[in-house]
Amino acid sequence: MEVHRVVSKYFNAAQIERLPLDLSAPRYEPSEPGSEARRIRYQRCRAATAIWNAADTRAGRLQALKNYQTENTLADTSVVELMGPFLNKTSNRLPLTEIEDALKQLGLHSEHNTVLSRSEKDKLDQEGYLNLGQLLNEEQLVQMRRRYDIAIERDGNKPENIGTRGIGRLIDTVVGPINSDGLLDSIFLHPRLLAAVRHILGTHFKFIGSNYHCALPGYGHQGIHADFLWGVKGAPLVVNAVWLIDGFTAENGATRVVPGTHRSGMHPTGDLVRGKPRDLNGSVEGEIKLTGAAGCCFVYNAHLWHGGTQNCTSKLRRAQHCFFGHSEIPSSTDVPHAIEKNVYSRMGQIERAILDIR
Ligand SMILES: O=C(O)CCC(=O)C(=O)O
Repeated sequence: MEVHRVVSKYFNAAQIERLPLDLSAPRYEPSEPGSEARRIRYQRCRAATAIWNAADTRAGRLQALKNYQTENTLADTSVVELMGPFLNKTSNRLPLTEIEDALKQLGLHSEHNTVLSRSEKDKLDQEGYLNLGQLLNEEQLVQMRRRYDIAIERDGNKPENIGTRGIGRLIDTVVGPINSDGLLDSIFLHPRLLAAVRHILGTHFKFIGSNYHCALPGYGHQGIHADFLWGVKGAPLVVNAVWLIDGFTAENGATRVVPGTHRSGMHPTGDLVRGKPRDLNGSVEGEIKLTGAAGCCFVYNAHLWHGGTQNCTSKLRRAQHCFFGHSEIPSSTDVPHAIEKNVYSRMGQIERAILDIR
């Protein structure tokens, strides 16, 4: 098979030397639903989900965590470690009035703002995801692809960027040097995206991270997951946007989602199927693929069950992810530390409020 030159630039970052001969043959680590390791992950997720969903205030959840420790003499200490950063303190850097003021200036403070239509908001509520439309034009896409391809060749094999085999990855893109001129600003500042985040999380939210994620030919399958550590009923905590830098098709590794699962209060890791922890690699009843043209942005409630699928074509599947969380939860990215000088100096008060930085 002839390998397109741009694809081979990604080999180092994706830790491969060549493409597989059969791009469609399933390729992933088995998740072994019957194994001891899987059972421990299941139990931990189950315990954390029960503790979180036992109350809707921090004090109530802390009490549930204490009860768990008292009632279970062999309580898994990792549950306590996992939940501590979410329960022991609030993690917003700025007073909450800063994001409220920014949203007022953007015309997004009121839930009744009309940046998204009623039916778009209903889709987010009911199904948990929405295609915000083609928000990047061809010129932006050409520039972005070029920028990502160069950065992958240069930085893709640095330890912080190395992830799963077969995936080219770059972390902290929108606050990093790759965005020093603002090419990626729409990724975290587009008004339609902010309106969706405001609709899901309310007026107290912040940017919590971003990464570039490119599935190479023959790779990209992920187990079904949610972008949070346990199941959450009631007020959601995290939102993800996936920007299609290449179009997503049924064959090239489009993200799969299971509509409505964000309302289940369950995390797939803590789910049982016929008495056994769910096989996370398997398909889930009702799952669909998010397909769309390059330049589109899908936003989803990140408690929605989802995952990458295998890219069975001979071309790259490039995507840029951008995460937002409730203001009070910890961020994945330490923004004050990660932000590059030029990006920082370009940010005004509204943008700093979204990044939750001074
Ligand atoms: O890029 C994708 O298709 C999904 C990526 C994802 O869900 C993840 O990396 O957690």
